[in-house]
Amino acid sequence: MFPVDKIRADFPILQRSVNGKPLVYFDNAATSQTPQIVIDAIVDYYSNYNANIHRGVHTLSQEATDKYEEARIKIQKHFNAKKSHEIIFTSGTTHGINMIASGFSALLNKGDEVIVSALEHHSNIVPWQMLCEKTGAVLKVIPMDEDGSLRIDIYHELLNSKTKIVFCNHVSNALGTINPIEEIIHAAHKFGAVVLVDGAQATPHIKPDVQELDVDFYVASAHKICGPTGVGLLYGKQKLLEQLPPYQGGGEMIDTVTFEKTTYAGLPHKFEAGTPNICGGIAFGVALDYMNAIGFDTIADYENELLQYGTQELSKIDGLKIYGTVSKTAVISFNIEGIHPYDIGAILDKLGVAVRTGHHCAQPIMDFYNIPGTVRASFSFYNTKEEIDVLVNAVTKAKMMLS
Ligand code: 7TS
Repeated sequence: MFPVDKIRADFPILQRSVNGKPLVYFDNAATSQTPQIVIDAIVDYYSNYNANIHRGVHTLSQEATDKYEEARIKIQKHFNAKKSHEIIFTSGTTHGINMIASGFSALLNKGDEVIVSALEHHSNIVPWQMLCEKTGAVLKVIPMDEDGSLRIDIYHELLNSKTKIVFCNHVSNALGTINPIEEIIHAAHKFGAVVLVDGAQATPHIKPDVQELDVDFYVASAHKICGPTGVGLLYGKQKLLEQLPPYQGGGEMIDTVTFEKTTYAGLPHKFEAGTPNICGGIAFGVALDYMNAIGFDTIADYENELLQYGTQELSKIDGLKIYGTVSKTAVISFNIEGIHPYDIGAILDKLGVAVRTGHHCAQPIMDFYNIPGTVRASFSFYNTKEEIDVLVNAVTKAKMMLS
């Protein structure tokens, strides 16, 4: 049996109440909660060895540098990157995507093609549109189907020798759809295109192996994997990262500087200008240790139980429609006929249940379904079936009040 009571005791926030009711936190796709061990790592850093890294000869700076670089190695091992310098610390998924999109503006030409999926978060759409505006490259879209899957048959038709880069999320944030990224990567490589996978929503549930996937770039955010906000990772194959120009100029990313010419540092420092989120990086490593100690297969099995139970119970509510019915992570995006999702969310909050409502930064998906948004309940391994019962009762009550 999954030791959920023991796990819940690791998360202090789960003890609090909201509007006089015990908190039921079902907004995990927006950000996950933080276990005490990660909070302790943050307190330890600021209490004992807060210092800038890679530059001080003194003990505190060396301790901070060692811990930060140890975290990079933990991330490398977690994602099974070949080299630790293929892991670039970022401020999060959005930052990682912008780094690559900006780098490609030096490599693309007018008429080149880039392919995006219809299931993307805005942060994996807008930077590429900006890139296309700058370079004259053409943006093509893999359409979606009613069940929330991608039309992979059309993707194969879109690929051609002009395709330079394909970007797709591993898991959709709005629907939870798990996309066939192996097939997407393999097909793109046949045409010499590279693939960026947005792993923001996959990494809380799945342990990706970047070498096995043969993915070119993989990005994610720590705050969705029990880590702090303001830190994330960009994985890139060494050869590709070396070809890309630096994203920002500044301290740490140089080899030598004169007013005549500056030479850049090697990987990973070339992409890490300025003082990074040192504490965040270290805490990210601790969060991965915490989740790996539970085990990602164990987590996925338990969350799948929650997903099945939640789907079954919510489906009993008359007029409730669930969007996205294919293989997915523990996300239930739904609406009740005739009721605005925001109104349901506001009543759920009064009852202590935290969900996200709206377009989830994925407006093209909402346009596809011709809806303003959905109510999204997203589960984590520290949630329970009893909490799902609270959600179902709260939704039933909201429906009664609003219809
Ligand atoms: N990509 C996907 C698939 C996401 O779900 C998100 C955040 C991002 C990128 C951006 O991540 P950030 O850490 O850089 O902000 N998704 C959500 C969400 O679904 N609700 O709030 C944030």
